[in-house]
Amino acid sequence: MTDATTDATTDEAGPSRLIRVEMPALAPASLAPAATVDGVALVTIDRPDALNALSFDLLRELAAAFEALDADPACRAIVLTGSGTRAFAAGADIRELAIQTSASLASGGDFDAWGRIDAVGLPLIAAVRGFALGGGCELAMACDMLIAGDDARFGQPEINLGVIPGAGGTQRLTRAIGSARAMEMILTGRTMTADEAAAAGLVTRVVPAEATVDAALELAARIAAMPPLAVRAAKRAVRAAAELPLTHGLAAERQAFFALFDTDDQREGMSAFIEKRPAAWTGR
Ligand code: CO8
Repeated sequence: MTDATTDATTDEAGPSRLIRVEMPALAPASLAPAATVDGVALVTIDRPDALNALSFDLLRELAAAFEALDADPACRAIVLTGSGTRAFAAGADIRELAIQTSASLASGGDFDAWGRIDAVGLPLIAAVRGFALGGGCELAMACDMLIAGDDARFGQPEINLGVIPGAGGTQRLTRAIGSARAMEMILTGRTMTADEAAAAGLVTRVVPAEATVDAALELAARIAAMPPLAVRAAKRAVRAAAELPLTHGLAAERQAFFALFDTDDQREGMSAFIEKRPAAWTGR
């Protein structure tokens, strides 16, 4: 199913050695037989020897790749995974962090990539096998949906290193699983199994480990077949729920709903329903 056809891995610095970007030709088993779906990118963190630890360069390349895909009308959804079977990402690169000071972190711009990843308008789906720890757990939580293999382990073990999560862990884990559970995880550094993470509301779905990437690609393919402007608007509106007070979130949703009535896809979607035919989306 992951028949890679394109290597689009480029950024400001040229071809990447730390991530891979592919646009697979998809034929998910649960869609119509032999149907292929375009528009899904598979991005792979490619440092298996270091359990895909997130160096600053790697995060910059990841942000640049996401931005390029976000600007490409042919791309409708992105799956992010880690190479190998042992880890999505075992955290920030501790060797690189070990030599930092508060001043170097504050002035270096090395955390800017996180804001760039947050600004991506396309849906991001994390496909997590093995460890998603520290910055790796934060990166998975920065995605919009999370497919976990049954071998996945989530945690924020920074306390063991004398620090705390620094790329959203205290905020996103708390929003996802509640303060009491997040507090225990962050103050003790313990890891959660995939099933525990699912029960707590951290992940979208748990699947057999070897099916993780395919399940994420299939979900992405379903979303890629949806009207693109509505998909982006839906992502923005759901994200607003975590950021805005309810009255402001409701107002933002209403505004986005109204705005979609100026699109061809709204007219097409409703006409197609009334005429009992499949809709043909144009993204306008
Ligand atoms: N950074 C750098 N190298 C790593 C990391 C890491 N986070 N994790 C694993 N590695 C390397 C190991 O050093 C080892 O390399 P080598 O073979 O050269 O010695 C290789 O990956 C394999 O690891 P292990 O031998 O340790 O494998 P084990 O199966 O024995 O253990 C573990 C697996 C339990 C995952 C273990 O590797 C571990 O505890 N890793 C560290 C987990 C951790 O503490 N993560 C949090 C890091 S701090 C953080 O993420 C802060 C986020 C701040 C924001 C983000 C900024 C970018």
